[in-house]
Amino acid sequence: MFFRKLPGVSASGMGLRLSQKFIFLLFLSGLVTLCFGALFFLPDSARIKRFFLPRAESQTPAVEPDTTAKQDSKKSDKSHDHFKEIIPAKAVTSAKIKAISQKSSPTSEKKDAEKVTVKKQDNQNESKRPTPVKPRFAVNKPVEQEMERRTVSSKKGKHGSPFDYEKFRQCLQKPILGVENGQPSDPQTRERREKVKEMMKFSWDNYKTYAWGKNELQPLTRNGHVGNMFGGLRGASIVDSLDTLYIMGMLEEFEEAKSWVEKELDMNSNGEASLFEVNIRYVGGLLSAYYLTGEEVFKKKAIELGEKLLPVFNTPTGIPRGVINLGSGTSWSWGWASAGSSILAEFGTLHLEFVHLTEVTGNPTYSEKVMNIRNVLNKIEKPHGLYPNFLSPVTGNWVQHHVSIGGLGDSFYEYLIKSYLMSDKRDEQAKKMYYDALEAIETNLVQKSPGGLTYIAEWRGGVLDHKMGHLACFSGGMIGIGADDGEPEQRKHHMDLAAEITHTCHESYARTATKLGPEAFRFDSGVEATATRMSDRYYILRPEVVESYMYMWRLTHDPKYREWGWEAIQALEKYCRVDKGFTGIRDVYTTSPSPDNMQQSFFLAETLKYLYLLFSDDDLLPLDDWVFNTEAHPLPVIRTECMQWGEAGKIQQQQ
Ligand code: DMJ
Repeated sequence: MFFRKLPGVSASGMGLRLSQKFIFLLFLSGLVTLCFGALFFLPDSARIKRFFLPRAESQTPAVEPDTTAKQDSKKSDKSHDHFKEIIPAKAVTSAKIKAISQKSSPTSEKKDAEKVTVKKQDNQNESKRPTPVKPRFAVNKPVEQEMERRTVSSKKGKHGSPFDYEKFRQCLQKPILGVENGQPSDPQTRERREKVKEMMKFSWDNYKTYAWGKNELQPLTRNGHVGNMFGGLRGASIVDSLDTLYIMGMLEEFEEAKSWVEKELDMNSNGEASLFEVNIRYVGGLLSAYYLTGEEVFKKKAIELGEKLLPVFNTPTGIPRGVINLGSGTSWSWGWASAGSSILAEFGTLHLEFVHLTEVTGNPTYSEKVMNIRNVLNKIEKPHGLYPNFLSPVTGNWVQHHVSIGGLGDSFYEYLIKSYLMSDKRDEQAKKMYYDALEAIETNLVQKSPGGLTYIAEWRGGVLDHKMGHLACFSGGMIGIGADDGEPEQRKHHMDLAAEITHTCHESYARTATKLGPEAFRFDSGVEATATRMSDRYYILRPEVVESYMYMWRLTHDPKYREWGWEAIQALEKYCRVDKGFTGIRDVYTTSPSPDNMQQSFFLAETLKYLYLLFSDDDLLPLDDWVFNTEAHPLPVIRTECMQWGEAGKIQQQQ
């Protein structure tokens, strides 16, 4: 039919001239090529496609066990600089990135959005994506199967998000929950672990009954507490508990928590929040729940909150102030902080979460903000190599010379070494700053008491204050996890220091009547590891001491750390457990302490999680894959081959 329409050409083609035959053949071959090409645009499910084409390579490979994964990954090429490497960006329109940034903050954020260098969406990007990495583990136990089922069913982005959760999971070296959910084979350890789980259930059930949706449970008055730390955000205990419930296999409770986050966690609050607390508990808690489960709702909420926090960086130096109004984005310094200064442990404890916000959004702004903080701190002159606790966000100068590895300083140091570990050991700037700081701390602050206890004193303009806070007791674990990557000849020394500090912190517990440690203990006036002031004698369910036990157990497998953890559990049961939950106590030096009526959310997020991990096998949340934020929320190591965006890698470090 078609041929008849061509003038001078018969239907059979028998009477065609040579040139006409050539044109005809050319046309025919063009048509065949077109038809074949069209096959590629058919969906994968189309039968005709499967008939003509082999299976697509991007399909998920079968799950298979690989016990050599750890060694293999260690051999991977680390010679290239993480921070200069360019990873192909996943397809996204720059307009979308702009929209995210513009919505989140005033003028300067718009400028940031314009700086975004994410490549335009095109087919080339597809072909440049790194080849999918095979999953390196098998999942074969009932609880894990159930968790895995939930995870897999929700891992495709429901909100059109570009983050490839499946790819992320395939890049983990080990199963998240171990082969048997970290269940120890030794009956006594298993029993102790069960005890911790029971404590979690008890805390959770009472929170649910008496304080659901509030921030904390007040177990004596049997009601909830909201307070003003989170700027009107609610449910701090719920968000802080998500990952603990998940790793303990408390799936029903986890579902309740998830459904509350989905339906009730309202980010449209207009109150004044602590940037630090909102970041470590809410952003950290939500991100961690997302990475563990793949449930999109957690990522969505984390991003929503992350956007609300962005205006806080609009200061002359980019160093944020401590308080932010979550509605207006206005921020200011704490009234008690000298001369409008910002606090080292607050602005220095954003890095892990903000790098992950970039990872899940593809928006480099988050990483840029925290890299800027890092660069400011790297450049500034430091007295004796030490970092004072107060810095002006306007001038970028130190405001006074108080140095502490406890409150006001603590998690800044923690985030340096953890940034290095979370970057798959590529963040050289963080590494250098951490080991330099540790050296300065050792030279200027580390002391040995007459009784042989090692402690880290505080420093006030060159004068030592022989006091160590409970908060500073996290440093045993921190120095322990950093020991492997310092100078090889320092390794043993760092492990010894970590063990000595953990021992001192244990002594601060052992020397009390309750066997729980005080808020601060001193090494003067004839005492050692003991509180001398009434105002330092309280214990508010803090985690730092058991946190160090957990790390030191994983690093050494010395049974004393489990014994010390068990002592703490017994003391918690005896002095902090009341009818309707757990409470802090006002004086650890008396056997009849009065309760403070507060079940802190970090008790569920940290204290109970670290204790549970202490009595679990090391393969539950393996440290090769996970780094805990300062609220004990696990965030994954970002491996170059698995980076979704590589945006963090494009940010220049100023040495
Ligand atoms: C937690 O919120 C975090 O561990 C933070 O780093 C310090 N304070 C509490 C627990 O003591």
